[in-house]
Amino acid sequence: MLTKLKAQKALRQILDSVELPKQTKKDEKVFLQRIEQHFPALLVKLYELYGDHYDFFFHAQKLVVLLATSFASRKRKWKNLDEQRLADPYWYRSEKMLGMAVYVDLFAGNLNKLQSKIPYLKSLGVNYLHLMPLYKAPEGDSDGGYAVSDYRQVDPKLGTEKDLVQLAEALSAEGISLVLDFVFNHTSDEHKWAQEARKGNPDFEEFYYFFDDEQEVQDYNQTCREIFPTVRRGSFTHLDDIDKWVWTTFNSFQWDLNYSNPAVFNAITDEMLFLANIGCEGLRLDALAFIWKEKWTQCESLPKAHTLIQCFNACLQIVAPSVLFKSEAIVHPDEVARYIGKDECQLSYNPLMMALMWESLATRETKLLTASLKKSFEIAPEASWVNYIRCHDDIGWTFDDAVAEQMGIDGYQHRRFLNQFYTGKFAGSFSQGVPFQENPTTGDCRVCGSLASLAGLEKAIESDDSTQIDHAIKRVRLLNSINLSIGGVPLIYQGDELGILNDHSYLDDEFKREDSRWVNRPAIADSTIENAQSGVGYQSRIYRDLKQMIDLRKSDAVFGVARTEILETYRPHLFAYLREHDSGDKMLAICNFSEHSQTIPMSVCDCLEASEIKDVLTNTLVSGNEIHLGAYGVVWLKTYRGKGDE
Ligand code: OTU
Repeated sequence: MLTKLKAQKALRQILDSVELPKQTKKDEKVFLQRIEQHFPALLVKLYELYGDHYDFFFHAQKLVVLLATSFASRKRKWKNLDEQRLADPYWYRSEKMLGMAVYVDLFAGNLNKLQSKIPYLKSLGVNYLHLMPLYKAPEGDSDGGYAVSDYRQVDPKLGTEKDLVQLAEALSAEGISLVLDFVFNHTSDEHKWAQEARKGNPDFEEFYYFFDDEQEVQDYNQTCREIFPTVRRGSFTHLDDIDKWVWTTFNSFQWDLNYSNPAVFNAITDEMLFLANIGCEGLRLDALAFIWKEKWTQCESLPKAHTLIQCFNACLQIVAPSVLFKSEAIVHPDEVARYIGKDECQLSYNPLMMALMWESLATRETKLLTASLKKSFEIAPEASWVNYIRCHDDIGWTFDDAVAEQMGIDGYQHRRFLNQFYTGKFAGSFSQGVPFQENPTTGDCRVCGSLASLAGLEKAIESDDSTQIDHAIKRVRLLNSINLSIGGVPLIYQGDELGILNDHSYLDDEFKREDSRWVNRPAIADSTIENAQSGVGYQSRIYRDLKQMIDLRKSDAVFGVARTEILETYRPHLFAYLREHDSGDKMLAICNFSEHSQTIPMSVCDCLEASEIKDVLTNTLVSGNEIHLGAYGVVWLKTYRGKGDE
């Protein structure tokens, strides 16, 4: 073991022996202060990962130089932002936060044109913009950009590196934080490291997992989960030209990086800091559960995967502390929680709530949602959920089977039901989704589709049923209401604010046809935005409902830094939670997951400790012995403080 004291000594030795880039006295002071604060603990962790490598200290020394160089080349503008964020470390928990995820080409055409969409983003209130992977990637299928061929080059179809830098500055000037993907579990097979490895360059062969022996591959396959079983069985691809196997958790052209090699850690840290220095304020850690592998384990969420993320985090704290990590762990809820916190990811997708909101819509029952969120919603106060309803991927039913069992639900059967329901195969289903990655061995499957189509709008329009149309729009509003008010950063997926339906045009594209996730990656036409804003049609109702709730969210601190308590309603179709701000201000949300009207006794409001109560969504006083909620109705209840309150 390396002690912190020895690590401090090692840092001093490194600093004495290397030449650091020239910088101003003030910057030098900041850098030294930060490296002294964070590097010893980082070195202790790196030692856990790489201490048995003969050249451990050589890599540590290289890392110090790399950190210094990245810091020296960081623009003044972003260094100022670092100081600003350090002074207000929980800025991302504010009620003002609203995220949106978009594909540059589908949303705007290219990076330059995206600048002209800033007014639209601002009109909606978006101040966190996640741009889907925009790096150089293979022609044809690149897994929607998640096969990166060069982290420093922008996909030429989207623009240039200069365009990206300009966009980052334009967004920042408008108060919008840029979020980029950090795709660090794998590179594309066209990345220069992969090409060198394929040519037999021994330094780069060690960047990936190559095997000569098929038995080894079979051994690993016994314990690893198959992520894309319809693409290829198992987690490996045979490279016929060099007669070797390479680890490919996802597509065959996405080669997993070998993090047991300290050179890979340094190389990827360099790329990560390059991305940070573009001026982004968030990095989405793609597929982070898979980064550490050990034989005879599932090779997911291993303890050393966490150690690695802590190491990356420490590097950011030294060079670019304004940049947050967002965890993309679509795994068991207990495992999701382990990535969250100041030392790993300050932000995390909330896949449990996402999946269970859909589950409650299908069953009209809220028991699983309530029990699961009671167990898993609370996270460290310095972290925040990123709440979402849909994203560019499929919906995976990642709830906890043990919690389900307590509710009398069989996890396996229930997932089957949900897949049937959301692909429209279950009789009476309102939904029109598409199956994704049916596993012929396990029968496992996931579902794709847009928010509006999964919520029933597509089917309702096709059958020209006005009640069903109304219900579908109310389902969308219901899910949006939870996303915006339960606590965390709400993240809207492109087009969902406009009620866009499934887009089946991917079936005409030979590179997309096999990947049904494209059904929910529509191009957003200007006319669609104009229609939604025009005030007529279903789409505009969805847009208007959402906008109203966004405005309410932004105007009230109870939606920001406040505590959430999930409440038991003792009503099968109702879901409720209480938000409590430090000031004592409270908000009680109650939602009806059924198309039938429901009531709940007024005593549910006792927790508000108020004599008069109003629903802020309708701005009306609530009185009587019961609260009534119509089909898929929602109320946001607060103390009524008198006339000035209205
Ligand atoms: C991520 O998702 C991305 O969101 C996907 O778009 C990519 O294809 C993939 O990584 C590879 O880069 O398998 O179906 O359990 O579910 O990390 C989505 C975690 C995925 C995985 C998740 C992955």
